[in-house]
Amino acid sequence: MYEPLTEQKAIALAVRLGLFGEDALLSSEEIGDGNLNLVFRIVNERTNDSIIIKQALPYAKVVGESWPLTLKRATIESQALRTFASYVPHYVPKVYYSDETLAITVMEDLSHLHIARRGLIEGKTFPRLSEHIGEFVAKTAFYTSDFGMNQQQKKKLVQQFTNPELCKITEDLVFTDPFFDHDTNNFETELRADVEQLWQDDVLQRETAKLKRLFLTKADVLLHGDLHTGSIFASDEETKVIDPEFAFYGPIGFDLGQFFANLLLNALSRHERDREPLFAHIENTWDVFTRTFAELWRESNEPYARTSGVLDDIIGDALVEAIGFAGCEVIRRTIGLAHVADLDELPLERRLHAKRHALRLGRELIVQRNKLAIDDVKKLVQQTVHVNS
Ligand code: SR1
Ligand code: MG
Repeated sequence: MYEPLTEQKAIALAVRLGLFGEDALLSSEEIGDGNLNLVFRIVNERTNDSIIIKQALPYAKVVGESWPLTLKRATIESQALRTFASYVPHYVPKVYYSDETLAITVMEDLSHLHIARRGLIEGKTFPRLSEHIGEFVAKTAFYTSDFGMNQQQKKKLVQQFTNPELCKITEDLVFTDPFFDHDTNNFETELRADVEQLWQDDVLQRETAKLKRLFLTKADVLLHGDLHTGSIFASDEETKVIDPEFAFYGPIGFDLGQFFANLLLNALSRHERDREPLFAHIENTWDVFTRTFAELWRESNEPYARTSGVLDDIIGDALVEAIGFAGCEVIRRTIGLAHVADLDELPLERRLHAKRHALRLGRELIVQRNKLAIDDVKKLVQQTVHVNS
């Protein structure tokens, strides 16, 4: 029987699973600060050994019990972590145990690292973040694609990772609601004129519809599905990707786009002189992604992998997608449901300035995505500082 854990019940579960020695003195704390789940940190006070027990709630915590949500996402998450671990074990937490009925995943405690979003807000730069995320995305994308795995086996994985309820959240919150006057939207009253302009922008809506269609239909690779900076633990040396409950087979550029968008939102929260590390991360992620993917391409058994230009086409599509998806995510984190602390923690005047900038930037990323190189993203940030520029 499913029941939400309490701190005491989380300890009882850890004992029952025998994850600590018999003389362990266990403490438990609920530390979840995300939108959807309970997260318990269990520590053996005698040795300082620790684990994380993550449990899905049957509703979206960010909204409340009025928004029911499938518990199956816990199974998707543990299966995605295990699948990613088979390609990039150094970039994901170890999974010790999972239980479909209780909707729990028991995993490695990464508390020695920082949530990348919080670290970036505090001015940390995480020098290896882009190298690691570029490699993470390239390897998980290649090895789960029709170019890197048996194509019949891939079809089974597409079925296994069919994740309709969580995808619907993204379809609504990222690709639809922010572009219409929808009651999930949430923005400062001072932004109303800017937002209404967006809702009347036919060019923007037509391009966003194309991106939404890609998200709905293009089963390229197994995606993390929610690769924002709150889904990444980091230090100067290490990077770990967590929380793949939104995992599904989707367009190759989606995870990159989410990551780029959240780096851009952090850049917009900073003074202009402090933005360079974020732009460098975006360009380096792309560079590492393309180089790693191209190296792996030589392993492909797909006959067309040897055809001139096919790899270039895939990489080219990935960039156009990533830039467009980044634009959608920038807009939704600004005026939709589930904002980012990078912008929301700014004092009002700076916040309004940054959010207006984000709306202009998001629009241009979407509308101009077909003609931008990766280093144009930084230029676009500069060009959209002021209205009519
Ligand atoms: C109702 S869930 C809101 C958001 O939180 C997750 O992290 C996803 O980004 C989702 O869109
Ligand atoms: Mg999450």
